[in-house]
Amino acid sequence: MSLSRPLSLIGVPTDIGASVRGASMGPEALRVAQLQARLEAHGLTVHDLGNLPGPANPWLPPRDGYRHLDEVVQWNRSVHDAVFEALQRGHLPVMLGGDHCLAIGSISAVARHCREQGKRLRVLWLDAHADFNTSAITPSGNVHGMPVACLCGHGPAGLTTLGGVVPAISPKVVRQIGIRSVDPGEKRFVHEQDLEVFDMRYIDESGMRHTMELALATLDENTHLHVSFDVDFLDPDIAPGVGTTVPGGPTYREAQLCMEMIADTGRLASLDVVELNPALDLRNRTAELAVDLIESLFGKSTLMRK
Ligand SMILES: [Mn+2]
Repeated sequence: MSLSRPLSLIGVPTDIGASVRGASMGPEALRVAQLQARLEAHGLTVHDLGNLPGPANPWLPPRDGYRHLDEVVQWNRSVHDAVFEALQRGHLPVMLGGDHCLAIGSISAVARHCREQGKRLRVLWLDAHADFNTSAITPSGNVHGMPVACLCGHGPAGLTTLGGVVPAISPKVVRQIGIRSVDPGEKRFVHEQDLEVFDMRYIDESGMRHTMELALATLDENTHLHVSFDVDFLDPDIAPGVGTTVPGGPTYREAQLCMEMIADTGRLASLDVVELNPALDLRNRTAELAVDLIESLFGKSTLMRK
């Protein structure tokens, strides 16, 4: 597979929506693990746009069901604008988080781009968590547990209106993969909104291949495929460097197959890489694993396939 579109790496160094500090160092850890050079070695053109600026993390308790809402909105506005600009230039934005609340900004921009270009959107949400909380049902107020709900129109106006249209996306465009930790109120809301979730039990019973065949079904040449890759999707045995580990995630081989099958579609058009937490990592091995998997997402093949 060859990809002609240049990649734009957009670093977003904040842990503003997270439950523990440290994801703010994620972009730098991915750079130390040579993300740009490794992708360029596969013939890709990669521009590192550096890091976006934004407010510090005041580390305060929640107010009205949200922690740091003003700062979360500011960061997401910047992410929206940077991702939208990259898409308008014909680039493939790779948002390097940062915690997962930043996907509100990036996917709002992707959805806006798709509306303006008449493209269909499919969002693959690779994560241990459904991230479908609202201020009414969240146990913590951490906004990194709310991005999918906000994108579907359930959240504060500052976050739901970023891309100009509410809701930014329909739950129908989302496929969640790897889910294994959902809060009780969140679970009810996921069912109510009919979110399509391939949880770990589904992957255990049906296998990653069948799961991905379903998640990638009905893509056509007019589909913009966005992947939101939360590093806690991976089993913590291989990926300890995240803030919210949940046992029982995909193995190395399952994760590779997932990425390779996405690459095979040739439709990947934007990417988030989030929740990498170097403060909790061991000698940067989770960042190196993430880079390895991102290479596969962009077409590195482990097999001698043509
Ligand atoms: Mn997440």
